[in-house]
Amino acid sequence: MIMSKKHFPRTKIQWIWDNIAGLRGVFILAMVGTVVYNFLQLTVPFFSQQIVDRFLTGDDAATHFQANKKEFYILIACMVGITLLRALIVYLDCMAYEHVSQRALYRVRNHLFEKIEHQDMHFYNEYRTGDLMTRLTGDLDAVRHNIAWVVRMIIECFSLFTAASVYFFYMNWKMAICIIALAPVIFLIVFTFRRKVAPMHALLREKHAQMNTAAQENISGNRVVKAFSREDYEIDKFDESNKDYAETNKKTRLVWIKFFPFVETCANLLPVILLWIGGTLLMKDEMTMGEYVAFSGLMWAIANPMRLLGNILNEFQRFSAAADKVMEIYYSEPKIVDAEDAIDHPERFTGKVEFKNVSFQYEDADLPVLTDISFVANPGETVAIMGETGCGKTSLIQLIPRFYEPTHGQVLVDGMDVSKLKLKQLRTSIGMATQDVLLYSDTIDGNIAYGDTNITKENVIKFARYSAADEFISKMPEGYETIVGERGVGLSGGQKQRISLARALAVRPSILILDDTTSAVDMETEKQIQKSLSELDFPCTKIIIAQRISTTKKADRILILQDGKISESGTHDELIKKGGYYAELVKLQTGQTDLTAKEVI
Ligand code: DUT
Ligand code: MG
Repeated sequence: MIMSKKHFPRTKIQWIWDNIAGLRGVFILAMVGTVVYNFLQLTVPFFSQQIVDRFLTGDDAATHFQANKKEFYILIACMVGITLLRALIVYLDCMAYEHVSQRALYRVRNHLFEKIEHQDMHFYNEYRTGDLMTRLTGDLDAVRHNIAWVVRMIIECFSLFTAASVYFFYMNWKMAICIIALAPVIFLIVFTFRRKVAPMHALLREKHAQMNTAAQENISGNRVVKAFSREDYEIDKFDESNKDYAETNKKTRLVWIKFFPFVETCANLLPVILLWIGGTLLMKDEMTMGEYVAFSGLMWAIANPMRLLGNILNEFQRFSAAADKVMEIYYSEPKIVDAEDAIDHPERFTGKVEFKNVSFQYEDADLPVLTDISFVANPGETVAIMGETGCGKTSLIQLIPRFYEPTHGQVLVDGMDVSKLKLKQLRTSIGMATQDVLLYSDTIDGNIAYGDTNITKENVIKFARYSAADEFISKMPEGYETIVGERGVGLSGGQKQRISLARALAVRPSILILDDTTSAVDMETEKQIQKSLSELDFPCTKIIIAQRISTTKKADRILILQDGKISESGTHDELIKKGGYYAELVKLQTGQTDLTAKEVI
């Protein structure tokens, strides 16, 4: 189920916390390290103040220096020692943040992929590949960046600001108040900025996904682009979405640029305040020169967090927009899952398929695709489904492996409602060759063995023979080891169909579903395939969608689908006698007008 962001079971912080399980100690240590590191930064002005006050200013500075040389060098050594310690801490700290964030990234990415893999058809109809890829890459990286950088920066700014403020108050409370008085102004600026920039980041993230989707769909559909010579059009279209993304990116950046002068002015006011108020206090002897140096040396600890705030908030909003997208998938649940009381059926199914008054409608559609479908395919039988394009054949067979659920009625396998069966047990019993053939970037052997990786080489060849594919595979330079491309590039449509048939057979299914699988093979080859299918060495119920009479003629039952209903049902001979759609089809395909003749086709 696709969740709206309001319904996440965990907040973003809790979600990150969940995903750094096992490394929480390291993460907390890293955060403590950041605090310690920043506190140590303040020791430099502290030592400077000591040195200036005790050795470099005052009437007796020279004599004091001569008398306490050792103390002077100890102070210098402390400064150097602490600098080295800071370097070590910051090194370990960055390593720890990186380690934790990379582990979390790895964990979340695997979890997301697992979620996507287990999703049902509704999910795949809803999400576009480019968008999902953006979530798995760019969005996840924004999450990692948040753990590794944003968190560190927030702690750094906060601890620097707090420590410097405390130290300022300890030295001279009047001066401290004058400096800290700017904080509410900064807070107001940043608060307004956040309100303005948050929706920009959400929009920016959308534009990014749109651009990725445009690129991805275009690359995978390159053949169509070439066939219609639409390269220039596509380049212009991509340019549009690229420009759109760049513009939104610029606009988002510009938001901070508009606020930056205010923050910068505040930051630049700090030295002025120091000169003015500090100078006055110095003259009134309410402040020592050493304190003045310490204030001056520490001013950056107040100014830097101010300047960094915009950047941090920008990155945090980027994280927030990305995390919403990632969490949407992270917490999504498929609708089609095993029932709680699912029947355990580890044994082989006999392969009886039954539709009982099944109606079906796609979620986003207005009208049902299938209405009141009832039929039985007994174990070992062959049921053929025919009908005009778009009449619902593919939709019908997709109900058997429970890719979708009927809106009314029941689909039963071996007498059990498919919704009560365990999905894995049901689906591994079904061998399916889909209408759109997709072969993986793998060897032919690997593609055929996809559903049963333990299958022997001999069996791969046997199933390739069943599907009349062995001959052309053997003729290839590397035979079964030939790598076929992302979409089986290098093979003809009919060759791809035959490999896909061999893949479906290789799992020795109880139910074999073929969706227009032999539409692109020649008549002679098809005859061979028909023969092999009737001689399979394992029991199997076959449900075959086809357009050709030659494919369906020998079926035990032929169903004619018209407008989502079964209009005719029977054997070849029965349907010819009936003289309906099927009989017309026979006439059309054979050219015979007199169907009473004994041998048709
Ligand atoms: N349809 C949807 N959503 C989908 C798939 C299909 O609304 O995700 C619609 C399109 C069509 C009807 O359902 O109007 C039936 O489609 P199906 O793919 O089942 O038709 P077919 O009989 O398999 O057609 P073809 O012979 O062209 O494969
Ligand atoms: Mg179809």
